[in-house]
Amino acid sequence: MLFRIGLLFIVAYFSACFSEFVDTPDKTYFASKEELNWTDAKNACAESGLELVSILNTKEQELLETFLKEYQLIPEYRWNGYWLSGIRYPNGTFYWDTTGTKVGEDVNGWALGEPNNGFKREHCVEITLNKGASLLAWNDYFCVEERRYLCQSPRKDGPRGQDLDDYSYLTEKIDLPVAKDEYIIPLDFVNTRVQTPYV
Ligand SMILES: *[C@@H]1O[C@H](CO)[C@@H](O)[C@H](O)[C@H]1NC(C)=O
Ligand SMILES: *[C@@H]1O[C@H](CO)[C@@H](O)[C@H](O)[C@H]1NC(C)=O
Ligand SMILES: [Ca+2]
Repeated sequence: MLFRIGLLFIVAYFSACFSEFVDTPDKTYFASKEELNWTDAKNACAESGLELVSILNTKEQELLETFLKEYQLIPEYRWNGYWLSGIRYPNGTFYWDTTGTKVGEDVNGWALGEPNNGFKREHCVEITLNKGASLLAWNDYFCVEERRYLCQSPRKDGPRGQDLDDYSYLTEKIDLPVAKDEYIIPLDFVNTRVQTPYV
C-alpha cells in the first residue's frame, strides 16, 4: 500500500513537472519552462487542453509580443526561441497546425531571410529574435530541436486545424518544389512593425 502511494506520488510529481508553464495571470497564452521538440510540444499543449500558438493577424502578433514582454519572456538571444504551431507541409507551404490556415497570409512575421529551410530540414516555426535586431520574428527551424513552446487557449470560433495522419516527415529533408523567389521576405515588414525595440 505504501509502495503504491509512493508510486502515485512519483507519477503525479512527474506529470506536474512535464506540464509546467511559467506562472502568469494571463489565461490566453502560456509559455513553457521545459524544452521539447515540436511534436512533443504540440502534445504537451494538448494534454493541458491547450494548443500551440498560431498568429493569424497583426493583432495576435502584437498580443503575443505584449505577453512575452510583460512577463519578461523575450528570448535572450537568437537561438533561444519558442515553438509556434506553424509547420511546413510536404509540398513546401507553411500552415498553422492549430487553425489549418496558411502562415503569413494576413501578417508576415518572418525574420529577415527566413524561412530558409536550412539543410532542407527546417520545417517548424519558432518565434525568436530577428537577425541582428531586438524585434521578435518567425524562423523555420529543425523540428527535432528542443525548444520552449507557447500554447494558447483554443479559440471559441474561427478556423480549426485538423491533425495530420503522420507528422514523422517533419524530421526529413524536403526539397522545395517552388521557386526560391517566393521565399524572399518583403523588407517593409522588417522596417515597419513594432516601433519600440524591447529593452
Ligand atoms: C499544400 O498542401 C495542402 C494540404 O494538402 C494543400 O491544401 C495546399 O493547396 C498545397 N499547396 C500547394 C501550393 O500545393
Ligand atoms: C520528438 O521526440 C519524440 C520522443 O520523445 C519522438 O517520438 C518524435 O518523433 C520527435 N519528434 C520530432 C519532430 O523530432
Ligand atoms: Ca531558418
